[in-house]
Amino acid sequence: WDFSFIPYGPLLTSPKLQELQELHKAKLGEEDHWRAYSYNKSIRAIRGYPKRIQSYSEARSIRGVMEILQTGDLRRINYERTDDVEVTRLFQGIYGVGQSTAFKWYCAGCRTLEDLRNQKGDVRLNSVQLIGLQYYDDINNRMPRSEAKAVFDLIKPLGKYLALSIDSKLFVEIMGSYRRGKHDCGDIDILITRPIDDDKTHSGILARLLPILHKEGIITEDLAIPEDFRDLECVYRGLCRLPQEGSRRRRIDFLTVPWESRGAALLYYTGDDIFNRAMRFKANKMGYSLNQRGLFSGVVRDPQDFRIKSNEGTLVASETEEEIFRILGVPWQEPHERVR
Ligand code: DCP
Ligand code: MG
Ligand code: MN
Repeated sequence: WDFSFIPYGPLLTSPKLQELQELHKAKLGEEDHWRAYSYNKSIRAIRGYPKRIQSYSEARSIRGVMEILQTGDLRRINYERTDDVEVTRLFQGIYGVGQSTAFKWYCAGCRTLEDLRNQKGDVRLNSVQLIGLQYYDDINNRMPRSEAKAVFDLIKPLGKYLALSIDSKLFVEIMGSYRRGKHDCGDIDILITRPIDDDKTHSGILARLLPILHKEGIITEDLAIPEDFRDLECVYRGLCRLPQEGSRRRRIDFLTVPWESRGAALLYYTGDDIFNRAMRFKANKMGYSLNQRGLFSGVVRDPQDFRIKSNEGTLVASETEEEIFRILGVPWQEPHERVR
């Protein structure tokens, strides 16, 4: 038995496990959803197992693990790439397409992006998916760090300029892989916030900034716009480009957060996602709950479903990253160190 594919504890994800889950979601149709359900449960159990599985008896003690090992699916993942997994993976590269849509299109007879363009099998893409299809290569290509900087250098002064006519206290920072110092970025993540004083806030800032960015040809397509631009916490997703000949479309995200959440938001949006999971795990171990809004104590969770909170808890820290690290007893790590 080879247990080496199983990750160390709950802090890491295993690409193999994810592939296994993908395979089962794809393979098992409606008629066999109970089996799919039990597989998902097993995979969660493995993910939640606190140490590396080393023996047969240890593996057997985790519900459902033996079934996965015995069905040979693990072998299939290691040696064989089946058509449906390949195709659904291709389709999921389209922005706005998840596993179930991808599989639906596969079942409709589509195998290539060209098939989707030709609406083979009468498949219908929504407006976001059409953009995702149109810029498939651009979106799936990471940009050099310098390009993320160039875009941000165009946007930041605009934000500031806009803000200056209101006030000069706007905080505009680039987050995600860029802040971690990576050489290439999958997208550009921009955080905006502002201290609340003089009765002023950053409320509505995106409603003013985005039209300017559209007009300048920097933002080219909207993918997801905030429910209410007046909210202090907003998420915007779109495509952007350097306004010059031959530049590619790039993914861009804007996030606005209330000023008092800026530390927790910085922490969350800097990532990476695996580091975040480790921090949340540490917080949970200590009886706290950590999210992009802050570190909370006394959060009561539904015993049936851990994801559901029956009580929001009390805010413990949220204004600085340092404070959250300190309370969790995690030695300070610079953004570039926060990687798997
Ligand atoms: N994030 C997270 N969990 C997720 C998605 C995101 O914790 N499921 C956090 C951590 C990420 C940050 O949000 O670092 C930004 O998300 P991105 O998807 O933009 O990821 P990165 O910027 O880290 O990488 P990339 O270069 O691929 O954009
Ligand atoms: Mg990013
Ligand atoms: Mn992003």
